Amino acid sequence: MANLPNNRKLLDWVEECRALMAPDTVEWIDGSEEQLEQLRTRAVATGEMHRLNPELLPGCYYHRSHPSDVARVEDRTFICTDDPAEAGPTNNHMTPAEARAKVLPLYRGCMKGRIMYVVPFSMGPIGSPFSKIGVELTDSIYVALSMCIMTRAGQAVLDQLGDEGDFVPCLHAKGTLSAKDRYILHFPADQSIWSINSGYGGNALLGKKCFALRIASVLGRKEGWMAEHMLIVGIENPEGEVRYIAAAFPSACGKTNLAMLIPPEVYQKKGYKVWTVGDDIAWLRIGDDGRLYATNPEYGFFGVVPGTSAKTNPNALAATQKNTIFTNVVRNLDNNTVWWEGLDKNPPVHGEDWLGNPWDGTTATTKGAQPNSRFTSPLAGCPCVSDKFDDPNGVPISAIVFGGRRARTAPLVFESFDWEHGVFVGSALSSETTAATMGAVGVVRRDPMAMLPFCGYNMGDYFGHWMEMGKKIEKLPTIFHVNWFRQNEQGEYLWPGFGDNMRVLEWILDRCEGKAEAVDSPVGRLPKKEDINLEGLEISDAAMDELLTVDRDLWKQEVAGLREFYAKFDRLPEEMRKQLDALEERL
Ligand code: GTP
Ligand code: SPV
Ligand code: MN
Repeated sequence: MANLPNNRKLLDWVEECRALMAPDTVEWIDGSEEQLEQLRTRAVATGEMHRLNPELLPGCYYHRSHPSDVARVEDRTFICTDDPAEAGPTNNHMTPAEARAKVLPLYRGCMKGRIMYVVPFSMGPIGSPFSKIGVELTDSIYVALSMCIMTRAGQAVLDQLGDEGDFVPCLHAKGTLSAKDRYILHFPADQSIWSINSGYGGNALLGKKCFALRIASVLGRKEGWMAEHMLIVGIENPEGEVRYIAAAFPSACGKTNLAMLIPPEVYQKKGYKVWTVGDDIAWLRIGDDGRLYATNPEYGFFGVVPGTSAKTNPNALAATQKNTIFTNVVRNLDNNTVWWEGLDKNPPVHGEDWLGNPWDGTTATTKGAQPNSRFTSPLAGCPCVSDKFDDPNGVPISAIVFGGRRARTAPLVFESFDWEHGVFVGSALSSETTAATMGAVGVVRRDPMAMLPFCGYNMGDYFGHWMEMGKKIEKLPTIFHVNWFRQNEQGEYLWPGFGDNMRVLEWILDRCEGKAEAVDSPVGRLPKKEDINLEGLEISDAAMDELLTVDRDLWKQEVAGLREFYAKFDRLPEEMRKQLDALEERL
């Protein structure tokens, strides 16, 4: 039984929501193992979750979401402000009054016959001056249990909140799961979140994208810090010094993989190690020493499953072998385990696909795992978790890295000329659709700072905030751009990626310390091919040359595309247009 503080805002809000949604009972989550075990047992009894083989996958569960509810719904996601200009040109907008009128009726009585779980959670270490508290109400055991993996949740958070503490109210209800009435609403003015008719991912685990990015980005701008869609990784050199990199890539473009990378053998022999602080979200603040510090507000991973293997990401695979919830993958009925495309060459013969249909992997013509199937695993279960992941002060950032999927345009890596140019490079971030035929240049989707779906306010102002932060951070990190996805004429990746990305990170960190060479190009500073350590890697000179070329004609098209994109913003900082002009000039 949770020990409740006498917190008026909390008690009144929970009662108000109870009256609105009419659940049969209300259950406060204290986060004790005893209570969580009860919840798991209940979820198994209702069929919401399935207990996997306790010998092979201890503490692991299997869940299926509704087939129409398998990913974030950007077209149903709204920023609700009185003035539409506050939401800006890249967000869907409703006024708070419109939003409430439309969505409040959907909540009425929607939890009849159900239990309403109250999940108090902390984004960031409990009690850290940089952490923020939220409370999620939900009628999904799956969501409640997932929140207990993804965040620090339970009694300690209630104690920290106390009688007077403030929190972000996060109201979630599965409702009917009707896609046409699905809404993900953010109210920046009173810092609250409403979600209804979804039970999956960022739509429903409200601490993640809704709170830690959309609401937090608004708070960060107000309070002088930044909430970003970034992994945080520490690279330890043979001398035992650890340097940290924060990197923003759009969704499904390699953050989890880079955060957990295993260095190539030559690096391991020399004594290099990689430590994961976070794989998706970073809160960045200026420390007393004038450097930029990063904390991961999360406590677990919600990672893309397909493609995860002992080859590509052994650390992620190891993290998922215990205390993990798998959603929408293949069930192996022979040994009560799970499987997905890209795991290995032994798909189950007696399987069930993510929809629950019989599925024989040796003859199947359809994918067994949904492409956005995910694992929910505790951070602490990752073999390479950093001992600093729980540090209330975070880790000092040496480099900020942006990256996307670009078949042709972007070189393997380049360094920005200075902070302002780096912000411009981040604003120009874009990624190509992966469904496009290999080799054909895909459709370019602009995704500035990988934040397009996650910025809770006007993105023109967001660029301005980046520029302002540059004036306040005394010891600025250097900003880089990477592209692991450059292709040759045949549509094959030119760079091996994954663990070998370490070679690029080494150049990046050496540049930060003035230990490596670079040559100027119109787009930024490039390594010469001999500046990237290729020891133990088979890659042709021609491939390296191609990886490090800047095609001026393609970049001129890029400038034109950016000019068109910038035209959307009436609050674009003047500096951004100057940077674009300067790039055009250099080309
Ligand atoms: P979100 O959780 O959606 O934010 O995704 P993410 O950015 O964490 O992406 P993730 O690391 O899960 O990778 C997504 C896909 O990119 C997977 O299919 C990976 O196998 C693939 N990928 C990741 N890193 C590399 C790389 O260096 N090279 C290549 N070719 N593919 C990669
Ligand atoms: C992303 O889409 O960037 C994710 C998954 O990390 S979700 O939590 O659904 O946003
Ligand atoms: Mn993400």
